[in-house]
Amino acid sequence: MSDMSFLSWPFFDDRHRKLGGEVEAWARTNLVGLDHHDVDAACRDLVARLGRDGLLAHTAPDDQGGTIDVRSLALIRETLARHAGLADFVFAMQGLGAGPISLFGNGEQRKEWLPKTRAGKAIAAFALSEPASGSDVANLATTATRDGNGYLIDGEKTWISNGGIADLYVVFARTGEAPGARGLSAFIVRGDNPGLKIAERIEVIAPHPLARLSFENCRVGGDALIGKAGEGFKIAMATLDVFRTTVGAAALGFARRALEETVKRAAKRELFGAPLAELQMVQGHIADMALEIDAAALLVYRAAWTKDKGAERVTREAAMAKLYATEAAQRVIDAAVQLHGGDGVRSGHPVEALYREIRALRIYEGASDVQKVVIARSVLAGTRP
Ligand code: COS
Repeated sequence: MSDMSFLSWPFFDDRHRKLGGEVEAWARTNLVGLDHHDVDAACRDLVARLGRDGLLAHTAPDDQGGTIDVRSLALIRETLARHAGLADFVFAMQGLGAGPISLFGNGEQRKEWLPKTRAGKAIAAFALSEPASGSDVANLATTATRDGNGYLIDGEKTWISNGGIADLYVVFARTGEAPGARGLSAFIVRGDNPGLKIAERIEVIAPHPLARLSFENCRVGGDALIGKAGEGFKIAMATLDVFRTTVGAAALGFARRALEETVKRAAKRELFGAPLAELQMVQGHIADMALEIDAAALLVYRAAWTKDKGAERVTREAAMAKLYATEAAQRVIDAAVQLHGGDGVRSGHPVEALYREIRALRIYEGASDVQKVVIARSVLAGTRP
């Protein structure tokens, strides 16, 4: 059983403590022996179950309004990630994919999509990255040109999670109100739009649905526009501000699992006539792992709490949480692999799976290098004339 004492920290309310216990119980019943053989089918099944049992209700406010509670999202991601990376992926993508609609959609858009994404009856995707612009969002090349009452979208998106199985894609495209960041807009594109093609399915080291998409004369109505034309960059960034903190939370879940597995092994496995746990070299690793986990948890829940308490921007807090928690989890998991010896790299062992799962988190939703730029800019902003 993982150490849940952090739930008594002042960042949380009683409803979070209750939620933490409920999600743990759900994961223990639902995430044992997941079949990853057909990853699309596994994801569809997980979306349906997470929706049926009310967990996806946390990924978006209901269509009547309300806000997303980032601490709840973070707690759920942390717990799911500790049990099964694919369940965390499914949960996270429902939130990020529907995020621009939850945060900026109008009444009609919210009414049409959020009840379905919350119930697990529609799968959502966030289509921002392109072959030539992943980190440099302001430079994206996909266009949306006015056509009567609607728009025609043309271009390519890549590294799109849920690509191939999503019912709805939020697509960012250049509408040209101004150069750069001020000339982008966000659109809702249905998965069955004939102008949208799955150009390639992409295989990665921790398998999940991922694709390159192509848009050719992809027609959407004027009602597909989220917010106002020209607001796409800010919509993307503000959505990422909410969800980057939760990437840190998922990393935290992976790191906690790595420590749990290591502690179990250190107590059981004998070396030089005593359990591993009695070797000071091993104790040094375990101390470093525990320290990095607590430091990451403090940054993740600080960012989530700050947003929930009404801060207008949490760009810096979210960047710090994502950067530190993902980098620390990589170090923690690497140490876990080392302390497991050959078992650490044996296919199917929990720490081997964690080693594959963690790597992408340092890249997606803003690579570690981008988070450093974001943090440094916010620190330097106060020093500029
Ligand atoms: N929330 C609201 N507004 C924001 C914002 C945020 N988090 N970040 C920037 N903005 C606003 C700025 O205030 C600025 O507004 P004004 O033009 O009114 O002054 C505008 O957006 C442009 O901002 P900026 O000049 O910082 O844009 P840059 O092109 O320099 O941004 C980075 C650079 C690297 C920070 C940005 O492109 C980024 O975060 N890239 C990573 C994207 C990513 O996560 N990709 C992965 C895809 S999703 S898996």
